[in-house]
Parts: sequence; structure tokens; C-alpha cells
Amino acid sequence: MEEKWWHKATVYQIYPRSFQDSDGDGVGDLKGIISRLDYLEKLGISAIWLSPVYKSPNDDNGYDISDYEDIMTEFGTMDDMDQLIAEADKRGIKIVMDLVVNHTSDEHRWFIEAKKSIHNPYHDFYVWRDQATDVRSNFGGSAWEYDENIGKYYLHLFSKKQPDLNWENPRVHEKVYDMMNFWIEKGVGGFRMDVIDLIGKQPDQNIFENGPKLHDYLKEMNRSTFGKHDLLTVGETWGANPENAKLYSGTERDELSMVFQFEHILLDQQEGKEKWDTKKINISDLKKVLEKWQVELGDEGWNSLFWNNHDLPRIVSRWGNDKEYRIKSAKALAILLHLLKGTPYVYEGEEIGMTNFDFQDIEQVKDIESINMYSERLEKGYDKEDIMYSIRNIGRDNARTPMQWDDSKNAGFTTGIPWIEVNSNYKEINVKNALEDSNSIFYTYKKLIELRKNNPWIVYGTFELVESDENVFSYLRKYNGHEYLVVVNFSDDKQIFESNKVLVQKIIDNGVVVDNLKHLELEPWDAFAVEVT
Ligand code: TEU
Repeated sequence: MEEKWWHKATVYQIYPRSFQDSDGDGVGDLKGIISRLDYLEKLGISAIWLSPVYKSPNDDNGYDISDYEDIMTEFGTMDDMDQLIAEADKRGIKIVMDLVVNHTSDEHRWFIEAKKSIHNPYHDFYVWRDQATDVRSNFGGSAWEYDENIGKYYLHLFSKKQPDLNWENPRVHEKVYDMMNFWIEKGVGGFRMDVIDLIGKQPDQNIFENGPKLHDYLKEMNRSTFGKHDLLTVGETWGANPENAKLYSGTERDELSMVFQFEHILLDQQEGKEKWDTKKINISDLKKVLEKWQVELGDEGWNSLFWNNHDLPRIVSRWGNDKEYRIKSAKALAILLHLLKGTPYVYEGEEIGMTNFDFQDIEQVKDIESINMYSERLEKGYDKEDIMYSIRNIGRDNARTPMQWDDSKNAGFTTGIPWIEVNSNYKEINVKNALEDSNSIFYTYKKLIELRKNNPWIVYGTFELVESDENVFSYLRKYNGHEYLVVVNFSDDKQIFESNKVLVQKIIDNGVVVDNLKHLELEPWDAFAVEVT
């Protein structure tokens, strides 16, 4: 396999609104990010995936873009952006931009023009129909909105302030590629492509994900933009399976570097229900899914590895134990994920074990998805308490509370009033404490990131799931005649692990002492990796 810089890189995701405020308006900004680059350099990451920083009326926190070549007023200026790219570069960190081209804001100039008349040259930039179908928006309600002036409906798979672009129109491609080249010329390190598997939609046939022309579009995009440069591209693809992931990320395919697949993420959703209706995750299912992706992608494609992003609840609260075993389980989850094959992504605060937020009242909730669900379910007769439980359990704002830097007011995030409340546990869980404690979760992440840079077995080794008790997750990685064993007790109970492998040397652990592998009595959330024969 031809080596790429992103094979051994770890990417850190920043949600700019919640990372660091520099001017006291309660909203994070670019200058704030610049002031924290030394911290990220210390963690050892190679790239930052920056959630959208473009001009936006913020109906969906920047995922509704009104100008792709300008910066959101609250976040700063284009000069700040240039400075961020340059300052990150000095520290060996690349900036991966969020590319949101399935839709724009309804306040984007193209849509304002498109609504003027059916003869306007921008009208066909969007998807218009005489009749609405029964397709639903991801944020609730119909995905079609009637426009009085045009006398037709436009499609919006997300909020009605996020009209879908019409990729059947080649002029849309041109404009998007010009914009991508604008950013490439600025020196960005790549693109994370928002819901990219939707751009090939065929609404009249009720096809939305994985449309028939999707891969042609991506090949064309590759040729017209990043293909000539050494960039990281990752597509957000909720509908990916290992088969089509090979199409997206196959080395000879000239499409993307990799995709985000969500099969593991969906494992705690009740069958046939909505994301709000969860169940306890079954560790055997998790093993099966991760094994499938590791083995089936093999050398034919490239995996991305993640537990968290700005749309998901905090992993230590979700599948770890943020009460009795917060530190232990956060480290165990990190060890399990970061020794797999693929490019790992760390979401801001994950590296210090930040937890979900105790949302009690809908007034505390800022996310359009949760707010819409709240009113929809209230109307349907759901109990208010049950709805708030869902939001606490799985709502997107869990990931979006401010980064906890220290134990000063507002966790050092802002001197003003934060746009969303700071988690009350910030006096204990914060970066300052983490850096001062050599046993903190931070240093486990730092070590894992460093290991990946220097150990080809982590980057290129084969994967084999090891037979074990249901709640013990164990696998072998093999490379160049060497074998490495990873063992994680994925539970709050003691477990037994037995193996006839012989220990050669220790690689990493979260506190468990391993002298031999014959018979191990694992404490809750014990995790380690060793070289074996
Ligand atoms: O998310 C895609 C998406 O489908 C989400 O609505 C997802 O289903 C949901 O967040 C799970 O709770 C991307 C972005 O990551 C998200 O932040 C945006 O809101 C969305 O696209 C629209 O741009």
C-alpha cells in the first residue's frame, strides 16, 4: 500500500463555537483556536478538522452556509483564518475544512436569486418540484417547503433554512469546485465532506443516499480540485457499508481518502425506531461490526476511527461509565479504538474525558434537531420528562458544551456569557488538571497518537478478532512477523481473559499489571496492549 501522510496521522475535531472565545462575546472564535495550538501540538495531532467557520445565519450552527468564501462574523475575519492556517502549519498541523455542499443556507446569494423567478440563472441551483412527496427532513417535518413567489416546493433534507443544492446541474459543480480551489490555494490540508452520500439524490425515484451518479461526481471533484494535491478527504456517509466504502476510498478509484461510517454508532438504536430511542449496546454486536470493517476493507480501502463528533453524545457517558469508572473507561475506549487500523479522530474534550450535560429544561438546549424533536414529540403526546431524557442521553448538544480548560469562571472558555452552558463538572474535568496529572486520560491519548506515528503495525498490520468472553474485546494485529495483542474489559464487572500467547513486551495500559497471559482476572475497564508470540 502506498504510504500517505494521513495513514499515521490522528485528526482532532474542533467545533469552533465551543472551543475557545477570545473576545468575551460567549462564542468561540478563530483567535481562540490559535491561542490553543500549542496545546494541540503537545497532544501530537497532525490535522484539525474544523467544523464550519464560513458566513452563516447559524440556523444549524454553521452547517447552513451563506458565503463559502467568507468567515462567520462571530468567528473573526479571513485574516484570522489565514493566520490560523499559518500558525498551525508552523506546528506541523494541517487544517481540514468542513465542506457542506449538499445544501446552502437559504440566505446564500444563490438561493436568494433562485427564488426570484424560474428564469433566474440560479433557479436550477436548487431542487424544485410542483408537488411535495412524503420524504421527511432529518430535522423533522416535510423535506419540502412551498415558496409563494415561485409557486413550487424546494427540497431541504435538513432545516428549511438549508435548501438542497441540485447536483443534476453542472453549473453547481463548477461553482463548488472553484470554491474548493479557493481554499486549496490558501493551503488547507483537506476536506471533511458533510453528508456527501446525499449529493447524488434522485428525489423523483425516492433515492437519497448513494444515488447512481454519486461516484462519478466524486471522481470529477477529485480531478477538478484536490486530486492534484496531497490532501486528506473524508466523506460523511451514514449509508456506507464495506462494499461501497471501497468505492469511495479504494486506492485506484481516485475519489476520497476515507469515509466516516456509522454502523457501530447505530448499534444502540432500537430497531426501526428513531435515534432518540436507544437500548443498551451489546458488545458482541460491536465486535462484529468493527471486525467486519477492519477485515473487509483490508488493504482495498481506508478506515476512519471515531467514537465522537459534534453530533454524538460523549463516548465516556454513552458506552463507558462516567460515574465510577470515568478515567478508566475513557482510557479503555481510547486504547480499543486507537490500536485499530485506520485514521483516528479525537473530538474536542474527548482527550480529557468530558461527559454528557445534565439538560433538565428545553431552554438549555440550543440544537435545532433536539428542539424540533421536542415540539414534535410533545405534540404526539410524549411525556416531557421522557423527551428530556432522550436529549440528555443522545442529543447533539452533549458534544457542544464549552471546552473545559481550567477551573476558573466558565472553565476558561469565555469571560462573557457562554452561548451554551458549561458543564458543572469543569472544576474537576479540565485541561489544566489533565496536564498536571501524568496519569490523566490526556496522556493516554498523547501516547496512542505518538505510538501510531512510530509503529507500522498499528498503521498497516492485519486485524484478527480474538475469541473471548462477551464483554472482553480483544484483537491481534500482525505485521512483519510480529504480533500484538489488545485486550479491553468493556464492562463494569470483573472478567476473565485467557490466552496461550506469550508476552514479549508491554506497549500501553490503563493501570492493569500484566505479567503473563495464561489466566488474567480483569478489573472493570482494564485495558492493555502487548507484543506477543
Ligand atoms: O450531519 C448529518 C446528519 O445526517 C445528521 O443530521 C445526523 O443524522 C444527526 O446529527 C445525528 O444526530 C451533518 C452534520 O454533521 C450535522 O451537524 C449537520 O446538522 C447536518 O449534516 C446538516 O448539515
